[in-house]
Amino acid sequence: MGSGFSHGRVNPETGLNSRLEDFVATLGRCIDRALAEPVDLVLFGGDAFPDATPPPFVQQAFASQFQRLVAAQIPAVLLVGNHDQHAQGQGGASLSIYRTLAVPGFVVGDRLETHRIQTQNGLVQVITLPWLTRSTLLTRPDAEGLSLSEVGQLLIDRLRVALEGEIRRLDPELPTVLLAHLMADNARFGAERFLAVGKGFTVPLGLLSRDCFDYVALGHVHRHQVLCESPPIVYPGSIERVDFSEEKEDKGFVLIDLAKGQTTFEFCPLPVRVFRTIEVNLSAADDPQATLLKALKPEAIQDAVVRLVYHLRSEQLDQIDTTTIHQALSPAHTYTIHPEIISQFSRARLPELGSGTTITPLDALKAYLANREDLQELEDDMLAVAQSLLAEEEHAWLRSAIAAEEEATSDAQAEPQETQLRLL
Ligand SMILES: [Mn+2]
Repeated sequence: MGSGFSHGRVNPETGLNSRLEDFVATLGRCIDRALAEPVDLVLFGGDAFPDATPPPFVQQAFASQFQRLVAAQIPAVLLVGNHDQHAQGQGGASLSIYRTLAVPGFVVGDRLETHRIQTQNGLVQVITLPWLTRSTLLTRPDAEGLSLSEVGQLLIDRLRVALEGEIRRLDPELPTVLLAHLMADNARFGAERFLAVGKGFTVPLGLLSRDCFDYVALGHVHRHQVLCESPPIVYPGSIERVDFSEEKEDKGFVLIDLAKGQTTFEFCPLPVRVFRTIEVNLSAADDPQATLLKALKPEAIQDAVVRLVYHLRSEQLDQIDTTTIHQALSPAHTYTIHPEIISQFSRARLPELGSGTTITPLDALKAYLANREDLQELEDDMLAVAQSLLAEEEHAWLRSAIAAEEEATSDAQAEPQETQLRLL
């Protein structure tokens, strides 16, 4: 909540960005369903806001929906995601205010911990596993001299031990949920891949698919997906589209019927705002203006967030009347227009690079080299150098990230002293 404002417009009646209003309305639909059932418990998988310091009107919009659960005496677990965390010390997450205010029935998951929660239909155990950074589990000396993959392995080992500690303390008679904000190793994802690079680590599914869990509720990845059927390991995905990378994803929430060893669940789609990319190649068109207008079908545009991309030759530019294009796009909720000039000298994009976002830099280089016969002799050398550059870069990043996080922590501790000095 509070992201994607560039795809909205200011509602003159409320002064609020229309995308915030969309998100509030959609969250409201989730809460409506929770109240209508009524459910026994609400699980929120993290990343409430884009950062740990959302503006008050955004916090208020979020709180006003969750407050309806408090009024209905439905307990809720709010897990802390990477976007909710504050760099400075513990407890500063944007969601921690609910614990500080002791909101009845609300649990904030900002550490690995087991919560025993009383619901209308009995007790349930929820293990909260918030987003973990490397410095949560490792100190700088721990990581010294280790390769990136060794550090990754060490992190996973430490997480496994910590999780095992929680599992041993579980009551085997009670239904149990693991609520975790993480990147699972077999998840399909879009934009999160880039958000996550270097900032955390990937968790093997084997760590989560344990018999003691009756349901594993995951946050972080915006695309809904079921990673495992037994036990169910599920990303419900985000409830709204944050950007165009989520244009084709269904959005919704998951309704769970939790029972010891026989949990069922159902994805419930939400009617969220349509994002639509309209891409037209006009380079061969006799009348590019008419061809472009024909592509702008009113029923596809109405109330949608539209991105119009058209390709044309430079000599066709003055055949396009932009005023008419703006008029044709006016039924859209918002729109952007991206004319792209086709150069007759440009090479076609390699098909193996695709339009997806999941290719690694190394695979991209391989595909490029495979299409450049003139570089064949250099191929092995180039790949070797690229590999070592990439490894070095990640290693340097890790060192500086751990140093920066340690510095941030020590800064926070040093602050009172500095204030005193200034007072003196
Ligand atoms: Mn996240």
